[in-house]
Amino acid sequence: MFMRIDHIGIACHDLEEKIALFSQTFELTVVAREVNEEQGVKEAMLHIADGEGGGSYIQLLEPLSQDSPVGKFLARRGEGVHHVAFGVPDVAEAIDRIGGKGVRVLDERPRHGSMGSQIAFLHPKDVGGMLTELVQATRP
Ligand code: CMX
Ligand code: CO
Repeated sequence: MFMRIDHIGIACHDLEEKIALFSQTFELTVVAREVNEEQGVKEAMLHIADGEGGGSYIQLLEPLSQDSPVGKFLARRGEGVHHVAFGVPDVAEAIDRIGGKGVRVLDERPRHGSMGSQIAFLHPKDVGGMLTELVQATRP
């Protein structure tokens, strides 16, 4: 079902500061910047490598408000790894298969993610404490 790790999502207070840190430390390039109102984030994708069905990235996330998922996470736990995202060939199919095993799927239908992708989240409490995102990258 999983083709690659699509991205690691990192929650931060100051997006520009963390873009500078990650791009300089790891010599990575920012390939996309977006505001995703539905997810409540301002974000940047830093490219690592290309893999099966899409690339792999670090996703830096600054919350748009304190009551958004990332805003709440920062208040509770501080900056750090927020979620892990796996590349899947078909996110709707992955939701059905994983949901059928009793894992809570937070998005009944795929939502809009970074760079035109289709995404869905799984509840961290049902996946060993890891907030999990499924990503179907856009076809070129
Ligand atoms: N990783 C691991 N555990 C997490 C977590 C995370 N990122 N966020 C919350 N939790 C834990 C909490 O610590 C809490 O555990 P305890 O009860 O043991 O303390 C439990 O989950 C429930 O937390 P909560 O505060 O009641 O729930 P929230 O209102 O914070 O919602 C969640 C949690 C996962 C349902 C919500 O953050 C969500 O729907 N996330 C999906 C969307 C999202 O994260 N969007 C931003 C990224 C967008 C992108 O990647 O493009
Ligand atoms: Co993500």
